[in-house]
Amino acid sequence: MAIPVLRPFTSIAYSTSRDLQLISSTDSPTLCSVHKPKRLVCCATPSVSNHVGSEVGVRLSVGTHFIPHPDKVEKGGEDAFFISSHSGGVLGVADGVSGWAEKDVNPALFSRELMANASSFVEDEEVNYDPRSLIRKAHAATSSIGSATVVVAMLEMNGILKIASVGDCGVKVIRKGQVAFSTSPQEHYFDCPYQLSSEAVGQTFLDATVTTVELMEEDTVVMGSDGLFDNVFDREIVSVVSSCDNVSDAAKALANLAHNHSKDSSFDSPYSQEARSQGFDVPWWKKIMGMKLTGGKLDDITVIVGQVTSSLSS
Ligand SMILES: [Mn+2]
Repeated sequence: MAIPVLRPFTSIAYSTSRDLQLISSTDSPTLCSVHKPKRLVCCATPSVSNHVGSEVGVRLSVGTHFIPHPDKVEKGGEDAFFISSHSGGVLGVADGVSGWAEKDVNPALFSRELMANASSFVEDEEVNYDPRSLIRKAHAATSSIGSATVVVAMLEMNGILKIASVGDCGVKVIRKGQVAFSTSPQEHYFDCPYQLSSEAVGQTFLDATVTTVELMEEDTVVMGSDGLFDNVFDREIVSVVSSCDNVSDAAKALANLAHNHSKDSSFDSPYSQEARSQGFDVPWWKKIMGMKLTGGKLDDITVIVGQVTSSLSS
């Protein structure tokens, strides 16, 4: 993006994936229904167990994959993300605004610190499962210079997924082979998204879009930076997710697809379509030759895929 900065504060190396099984290995996941997906809230029966880690409810099984911008491989890119097993699972992605590099500021610092802070406040009483509060506290605690777009999603064990987003990182929920929910990107103008900033000119948690989605068993949550959504269409995301056996493979396949599209100058990407819709295009003399603005968008690409599962105490 053209303005402000971010990337993985975790030790997850780029081009590698890590599968975090948020369900404790001591859990014995049991589907409430073996026949068909159902509303997860149905799983929140009031049964009680004394066994540690045998809480009733829904969880996310999570896979992640990150591929840095080709020019930012050495420094590890400027996106950042975290995953937490708190409650049903917490996911977050931040994208450092690259424009800060022109001011000799490393755009990755703000995004990484923001995600590190968010991760540390996940269980904070004041946050209380509210992703907007999590963004507020993480932003307030971040002292690095820079700015970043950010999205945070918190899943309660009753199946309620709360999402807060500032800018153009995003979340999609895939249900029964279709995109059932998408966040909407916020931008001031093309390529200049809303962003949390170290400077007063930026946005705050008050500008975040906040959404609640009631997840169902077998739903898949796909979170990513704009490097994913600018290069991969919804139909492709659905196709990739449905063709993969597990969340780790799905995250890797989505990131690789986005990466391949980002390098393809002839691919009519979501990004190039959006650019044309905003009035950007090739020079007139190319237009007469029947050419149009195409191509993917080179960028850091962060993908987090979460599969909803339910577990019953046993
Ligand atoms: Mn980006």
